[in-house]
Amino acid sequence: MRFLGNYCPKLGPQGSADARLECGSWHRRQFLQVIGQAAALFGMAGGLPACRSARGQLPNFVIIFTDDQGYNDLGIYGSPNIRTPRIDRMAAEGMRFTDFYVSPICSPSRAALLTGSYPVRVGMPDVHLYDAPFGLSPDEITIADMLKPLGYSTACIGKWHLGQDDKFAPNRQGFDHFYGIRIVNGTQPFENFAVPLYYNDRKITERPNHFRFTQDFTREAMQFVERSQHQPFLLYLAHPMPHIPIYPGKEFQGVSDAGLYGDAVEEIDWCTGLILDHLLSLGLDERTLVIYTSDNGPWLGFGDQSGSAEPLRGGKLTTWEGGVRVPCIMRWPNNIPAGTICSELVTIMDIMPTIADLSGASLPHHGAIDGKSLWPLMQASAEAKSPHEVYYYYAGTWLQALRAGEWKLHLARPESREGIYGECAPWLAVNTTIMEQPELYNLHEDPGETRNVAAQYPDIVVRLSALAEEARAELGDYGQPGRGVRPTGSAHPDYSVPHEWLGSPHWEATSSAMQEDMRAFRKYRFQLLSREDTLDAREQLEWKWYMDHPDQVFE
Ligand SMILES: [Ca+2]
Repeated sequence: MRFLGNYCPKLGPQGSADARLECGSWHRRQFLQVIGQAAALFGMAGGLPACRSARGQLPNFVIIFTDDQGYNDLGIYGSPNIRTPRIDRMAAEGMRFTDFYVSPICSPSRAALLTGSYPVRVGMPDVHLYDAPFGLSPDEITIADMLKPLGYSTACIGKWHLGQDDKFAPNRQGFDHFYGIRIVNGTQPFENFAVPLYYNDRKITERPNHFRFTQDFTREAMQFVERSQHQPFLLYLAHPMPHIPIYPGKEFQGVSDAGLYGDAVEEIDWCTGLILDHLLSLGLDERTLVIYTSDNGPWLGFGDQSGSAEPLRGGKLTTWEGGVRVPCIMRWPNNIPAGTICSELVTIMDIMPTIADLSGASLPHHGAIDGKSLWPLMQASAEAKSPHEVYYYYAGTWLQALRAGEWKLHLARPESREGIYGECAPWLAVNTTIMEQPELYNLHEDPGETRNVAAQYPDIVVRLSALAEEARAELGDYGQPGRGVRPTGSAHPDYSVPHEWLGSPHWEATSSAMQEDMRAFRKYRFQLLSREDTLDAREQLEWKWYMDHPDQVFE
């Protein structure tokens, strides 16, 4: 079902003019997008280009993306000790999703959001570890790439985490503007504060003040909205918080009953309110779809720096529901009915097709994507159902589970597959629950995955197992590339990234031939840096660390 109420079947003049103005600087794939859009305009391909309102204005899109925020870490989702009045109000004025799925770790969820695909399909199934020599391929079409031909102004603010090299930077993935960090806000070999902060491609400081992140990124986001108010815009605000190490702003330190983690979430809540108020004050409220969600479940085991996925089982790094089911709220006054709840199975991959549906943009033509438009569900129609017959839970390249309707099947993960546990990414090896036999759960009756009912429903186990084979063929499984998988972006001009590296980048545990390749990558990186006395402070730290750890290539 497609909503046509306020749509007009042609692009606004501003969008066309901007596309022409910028065409000279685009590279090939963007040019192809324009051609695709033109084809759509003349009814040759794609859906109806859509613009909102009688004035022919395209909708704006704001995506607020938090890091490691759990299913139960908002008041509206049941948190007993984190106060989030502004986000709760956002839900009361819009729609709350109860079964919204992401990946169990950071980078893959970001890839899925921006490309509308399973992360393994676009070569980004695993987390982008510090200094990993790969990123989201610049050949992939992101939401920002997709919207540019329509004249959208696009910004990525906050945490990128899809490749730290220049060739993978947000400005090369369709974003006009970037202010933020390219890597994770900690857990690399250096001090937590040594995370370079960029303004577009310019590194503006080696050691940003992490306590300022949430409010600074919010301020930048508001300024972007103000600058862009006279044209359609996409704002992707990816907060680095509440990922550890957690640094709430000084105004929020100690305010929450849920410790540091709660402080960080309450600060994000306040900042989300600022953005919503800003949209209202600029008259953009009814022209802007705002989406709030998180990239994965809570990272458990860090005391007052951990959130909660109650009543779901497990947390980040696992394919239990707590790792991959997160809060998601969408608000768009007069378009999404207020105070509604959607309990259909939906995913982060669906955001890109939804935005395409609402803007009239052409989805990428270069390969399959997996997401589906959620617009029918967003209208709260009783007939609208999940667009997914089945959803696959990947951890890295490893297909661990699948869900169809109310049934979730965990595939067998026997201890005898020792080779896998020895070679896969450390986070995956440590956090994967061993299962000698498949386990079946009914998520409607047992959302906490406490009662394995595989023995009672063998026919369902057989049916879902057959669906798993379809995913293995198309998307692959551990050590087994699927036919529909596209290449990872490589930092090296001459080396591609072998599929075996993905989901298993435990670099030192791989074959000698692969180690040779990795040495080539490493050598290349330091050829770029060339001389120690030309390195800046961070690069000197990096250089010294590598010299002190000759056996560690990338970790
Ligand atoms: Ca995360």
